[in-house]
Amino acid sequence: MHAWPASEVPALPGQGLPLRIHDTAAGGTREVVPEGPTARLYVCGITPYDATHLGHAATYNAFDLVQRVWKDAGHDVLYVQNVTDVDDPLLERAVATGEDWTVLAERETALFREDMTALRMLPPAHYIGAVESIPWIVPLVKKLLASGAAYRVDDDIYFSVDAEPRFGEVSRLTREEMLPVFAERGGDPDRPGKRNPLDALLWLAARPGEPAWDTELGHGRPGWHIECVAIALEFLDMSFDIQGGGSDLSFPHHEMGAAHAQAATGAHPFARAYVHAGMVGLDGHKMSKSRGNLVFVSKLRRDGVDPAAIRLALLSRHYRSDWEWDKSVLDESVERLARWRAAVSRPDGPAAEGLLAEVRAALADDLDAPAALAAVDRWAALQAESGGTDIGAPGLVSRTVDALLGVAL
Ligand code: 5CA
Ligand code: ZN
Repeated sequence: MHAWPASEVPALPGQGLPLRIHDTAAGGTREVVPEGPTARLYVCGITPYDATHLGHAATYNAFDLVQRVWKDAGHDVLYVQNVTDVDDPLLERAVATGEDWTVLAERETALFREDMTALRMLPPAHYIGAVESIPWIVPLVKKLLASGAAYRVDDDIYFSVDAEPRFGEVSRLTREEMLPVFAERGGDPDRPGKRNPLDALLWLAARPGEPAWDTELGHGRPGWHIECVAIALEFLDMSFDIQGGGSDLSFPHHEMGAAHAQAATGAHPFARAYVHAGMVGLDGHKMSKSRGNLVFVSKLRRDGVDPAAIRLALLSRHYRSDWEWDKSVLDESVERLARWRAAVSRPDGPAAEGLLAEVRAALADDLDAPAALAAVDRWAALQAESGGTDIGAPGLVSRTVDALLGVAL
């Protein structure tokens, strides 16, 4: 699939700092410095059965910042993202609305691209659908079957979690903690014939009325976790730097993905760090398509909200915290955007090298975007109160905000 157009990242003087970021598998914050010149990032993409809501956008904003920090520190970034364009929720929605599932997936993916473009999110180099990845999934599952790490229940194929001794190291959950989460997030612990209730589907034999592909595994479609493994291995290989997503993906999705990949390749780790963004809620509940309590990026854009203000709203909360969206978050951001734009519209102002250093330090410290915004607020307040004589300072502030925060002033 094609991704979306890249917005320009302005060059900044000097160089950024190495990124420290919270790694779920390490249970703490640590330096994640790419081993070579190229940083490798995999971020789990959308399941395109509805429009992009602010929770999705907040998660993609976090990983956009990761890329901006790495680029500023002198790395190239190889970024891969998937689209889960065949899966249960998508097929269920298509049945419910009487729409062709491919038409639904294409329309919502197109809308996602527009939202990402409007928010100035850097595009992945490889934007890959689950359907496209079937040719890479088949040999992986064959390998797991051959080694005994996978087995059939009727014509479906399951991954045996007991085949991977490191299972549990990503989410750091005990087996007892895993079970209820597994059932809640798409797992089928009670399916008769499974060796372990936590075993996950690698391949589903064709169900009546559902799409299926003829492969060496039989007539069917892939499971969810193996999709991201196949795509990541195809474009990034083992031990890429970061796998990212929302905190709802740490278990089972990222745990299972790591186990599948490590069992299939015999290498470790799948990702060097697993980074998870907090959940954005509305009216006391996590925003989710199934609950329907959604604020869509496209709806805000249609209502005439400046995408830069939406982006500032996402930046105003720390990526790791769970937070509630409400209208005041947006109102504050519209007001902040206006203040910043006024402050950079003059030819001179207070010196800005210190500001650049502060923004760099804030982002390198576990993506502390709220601290970065506070630093720009202070500069804008100084400009409004007393101004300054530094020619070009407002230009440097604009470039800093654009390059490191993705906001064009
Ligand atoms: N296609 C899979 C990943 S392979 C998937 O989880 N799709 S999704 O459309 O449900 O979610 C896309 C991304 O948005 C995931 O990283 C997910 O963790 C994140 N996400 C979903 N809901 C929220 C929310 N309320 N707040 C923050 N992030 C969210
Ligand atoms: Zn994924």
